[in-house]
Amino acid sequence: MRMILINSAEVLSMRPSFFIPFLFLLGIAAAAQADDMPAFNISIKSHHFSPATFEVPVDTRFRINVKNEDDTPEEFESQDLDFEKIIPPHREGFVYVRPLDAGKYHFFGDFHQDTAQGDLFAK
Ligand SMILES: [Cu+2]
Repeated sequence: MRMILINSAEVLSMRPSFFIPFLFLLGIAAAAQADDMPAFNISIKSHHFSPATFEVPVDTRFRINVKNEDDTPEEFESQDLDFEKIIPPHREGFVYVRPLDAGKYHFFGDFHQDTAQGDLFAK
């Protein structure tokens, strides 16, 4: 019992010096992964997406960057992909999308649904 207590104390005393560099390396790994992530750029102009359709790879997490060139806010939304993101006028926003199965996934601008419609195709 006594030995176990001493060993526990030793482990506890080692913890900061061991874990801080470890967390630092994890941070670098996460940043590297984010940089390698495919990104797709689309814009909103006159309440239309451009491009309104695009292809993405299957089974790959990716990012969509959206530039709103209109004078009004838009909400970039997809029920298929579970995101919604308000993008103020003349600003950019982004969403991350989970790895997808092959198929067609719809997105839209919630504030201008008459015109702001699009699809992405995972292939
Ligand atoms: Cu919405």
